[in-house]
Amino acid sequence: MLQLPPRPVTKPNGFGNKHADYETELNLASPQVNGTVAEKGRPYPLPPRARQIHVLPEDLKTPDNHVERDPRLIRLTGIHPFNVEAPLSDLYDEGFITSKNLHYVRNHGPVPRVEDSEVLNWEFTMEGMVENPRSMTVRDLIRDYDQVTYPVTLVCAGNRRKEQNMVRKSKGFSWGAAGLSTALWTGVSLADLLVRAGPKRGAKYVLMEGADKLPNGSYETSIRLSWAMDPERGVLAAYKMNGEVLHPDHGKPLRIVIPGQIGGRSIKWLKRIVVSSEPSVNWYHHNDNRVLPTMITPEASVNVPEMWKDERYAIYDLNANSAICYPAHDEKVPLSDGPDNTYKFRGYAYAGGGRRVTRMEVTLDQGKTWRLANITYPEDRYRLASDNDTLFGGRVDVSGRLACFCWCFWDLDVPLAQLQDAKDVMIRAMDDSMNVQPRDMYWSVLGMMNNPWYRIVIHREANTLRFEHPTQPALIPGGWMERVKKEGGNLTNGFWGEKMSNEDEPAVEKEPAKEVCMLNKEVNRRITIEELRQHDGEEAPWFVVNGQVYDGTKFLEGHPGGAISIFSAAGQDATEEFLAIHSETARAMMPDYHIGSLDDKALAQLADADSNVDQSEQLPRPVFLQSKVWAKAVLSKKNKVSSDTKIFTFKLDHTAQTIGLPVGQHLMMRLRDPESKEAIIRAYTPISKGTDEGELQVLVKIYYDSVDGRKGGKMTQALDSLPIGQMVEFKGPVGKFEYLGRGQCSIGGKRRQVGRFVMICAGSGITPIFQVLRAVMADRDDKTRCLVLDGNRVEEDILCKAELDKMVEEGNDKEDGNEYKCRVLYTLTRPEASWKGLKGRMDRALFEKEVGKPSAERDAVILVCGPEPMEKLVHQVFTSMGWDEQDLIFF
Ligand SMILES: Nc1nc2c(c(=O)[nH]1)N[C@H]1C(S)=C(S)[C@@H](COP(=O)(O)O)O[C@H]1N2
Ligand SMILES: [Mo]
Repeated sequence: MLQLPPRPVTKPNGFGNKHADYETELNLASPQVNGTVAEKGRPYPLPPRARQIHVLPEDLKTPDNHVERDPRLIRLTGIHPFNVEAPLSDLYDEGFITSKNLHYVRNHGPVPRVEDSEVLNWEFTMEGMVENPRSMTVRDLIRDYDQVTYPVTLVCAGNRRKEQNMVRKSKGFSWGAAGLSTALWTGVSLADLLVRAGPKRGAKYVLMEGADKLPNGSYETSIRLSWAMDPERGVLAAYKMNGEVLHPDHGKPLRIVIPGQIGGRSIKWLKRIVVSSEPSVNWYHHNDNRVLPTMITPEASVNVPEMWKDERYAIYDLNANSAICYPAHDEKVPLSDGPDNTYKFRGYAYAGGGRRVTRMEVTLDQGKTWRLANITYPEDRYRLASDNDTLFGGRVDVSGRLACFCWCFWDLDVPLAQLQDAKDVMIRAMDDSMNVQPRDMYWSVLGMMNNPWYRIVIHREANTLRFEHPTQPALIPGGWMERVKKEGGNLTNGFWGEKMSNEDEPAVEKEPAKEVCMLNKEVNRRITIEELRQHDGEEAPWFVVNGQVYDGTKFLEGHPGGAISIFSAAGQDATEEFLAIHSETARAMMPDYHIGSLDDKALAQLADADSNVDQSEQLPRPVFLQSKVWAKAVLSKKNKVSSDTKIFTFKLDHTAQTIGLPVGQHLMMRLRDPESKEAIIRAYTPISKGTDEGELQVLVKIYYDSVDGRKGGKMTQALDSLPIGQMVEFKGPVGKFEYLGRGQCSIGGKRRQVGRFVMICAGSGITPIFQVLRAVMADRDDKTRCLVLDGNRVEEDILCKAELDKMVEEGNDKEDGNEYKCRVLYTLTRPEASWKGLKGRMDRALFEKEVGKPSAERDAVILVCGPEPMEKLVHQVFTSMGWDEQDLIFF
């Protein structure tokens, strides 16, 4: 199947094979301000001149501190990651081709760093269901394949999402109407690559993966193999944008470009192409770029895991869409020039799947009557290129197909006399499948593919007309949607907030509260930085959101993420993390915990402290764990050690990096719930030594959902379902206990000399115990005696038994005559007949017999880790035997 003979390699002009001087061809020698002057006289548009750009100060503090950017770009997700659009007028003013400076960017995470000298050696693989799997480089691409150049408009599926967010907050950030751009891409047809690789029978999809490291692993998506093979679809593997090596934000050195489909499928920093019988199962393929049915609210979306995986809701081809660029938002037009004058309305339109925008219509009376606008298609001018015309080293390859890969422009002159009597102007595009933009918004949980009629409101003010767009991007205020909402208008009924006489049920379920108030109005305490810092531990943890201080103490038990997620924010500004994670419901609970607001000095200091966290300087860091910043590590192995327990191995940044965990302390692990995207944080003690390098191993017992429907552990099941290669975040160390060696402990910051440890644990509670015991046993000069009581159900459940027994055997140095440095007692509640050890629960009788009252020296400490009922029992029994609270340490 699909075994076409390889296409003869035609070397396009400019790729003379005599010198194989690809470096010059890639313009690596002089990364130019687009040198297109020499290209004049062509029948088609060329890229606009791009002004010189530099690394911006705000990027210096981020992992993107190597990326040069244009300061005009509007950041939609704070400083980092970089998600931006140009001001709509600037985008339009650049014309048909957008410069790299103003091209929108959608980065899910940090930009991979690739030096110019590495571009040609960049490797990627072609694998999966192909006859000839191989690894190849950009150099191979240029040398062995036909090079082509053509313009493609990329559009993020979130374009115009701010309008959806005004109707009801979706799970996505607020794009204005400039989430699209057009560039001239040079590269190799993906179909050519696939033909040479030879897809096998049964292959249906092409999976593509990028090199960026993200919170949920890598970014991979898939499209149909038949699209990738179809010349009408024009799918490219591109290494040049507007004649230059790709800009880092746009995938340097190699990316996929898929005309007519949402930008989300055009993988940047391409590393892998996999031919497969099934679509991608990557986290981002399932959880991004979808239009779920409209009744699925953000809350409901958590409970519909199957919907997220349903290919029917995945977006591929773009829908028809358009926007008005002129008049711009807030533009004023004087009426004084006389009523015969006209105003030229102008804007863009696009359609998907190679379809052409076949009409643009404009209404001044809310859809009762329409007028037809003019459309220009600059893309068609590339069809005039001669057969052997090359641009940027690639054949200008547009004439052979009739598909439309780009945006087009429309305009319409409207007499001012008509405008001054109109309330608003609205537009709609139709494509050659007669798909027309709808009047009503189709709201969905990710807020994607928003394409209702683009509406601007006309305000008549004395002798001028002022125009008002629906929204402004990001958090920028302005626009009629915000205004109407503030005035109490209903944006969900399809009448732009206007009150109807007998109003129907709203088309979209109404947002519960306007702005969830997180303040207690009664509270007016001013809190200093010193006060805040006193609450940075596990005792009465305070944290800050939006400059307000909250006391998490009362919520330690109830918090779904565990007390640890409050501890991890103690004494810190948790604004970003909090707002990213918490629903309206959670926010509504906040007034109960509100205790005051930070004073100005504290605010300034906190802002300062944040900017001290310079992630760029931490690479490569000698120590992995950091107390204030989440550190990422990749899951590299999962080993089953019992029916429900696995050892998860994570790869650190480099082989010489140490974990950095003191004995007896824990680390926090953070994952995103694959379905709800909520962050889940739990504390674990790894089984690796804190001084180990390059790798981190954590033993985790997985609490599965039971057959009778009881919910298992959120964290452990999410961890279990993580594929190899996914990213997990860690922070630490945390914990009030630390073992310094030779009987020295630090407990809540106080030193204490210990002569004996009693270690009581059950199940996976062994992990912190294991650390301390190992430290004692590995040091011959450590004379601390240990008694371990380890309770389980059956023998197979005793975790790390072999290691424990070996450790004790070797550490109980017979020559020393000290046979009882350590004793380990296992007790089983459901032992098999062959079991020779203790039987029964860990109960009062056992504790009285094996441990008893505290000695006169009071030199023993009891370390406890296990399920809550067990810990309660230990507390009760031991205090009743005369042990002091301070002798009992619960991990
Ligand atoms: N590897 C990788 N590819 C990626 C992304 C990403 O975050 N990582 N973002 C996608 C999305 S959602 C879009 S809209 C386009 C944006 O391309 P641009 O940033 O070059 O405009 O890239 C797509 N390809
Ligand atoms: Mo996107």
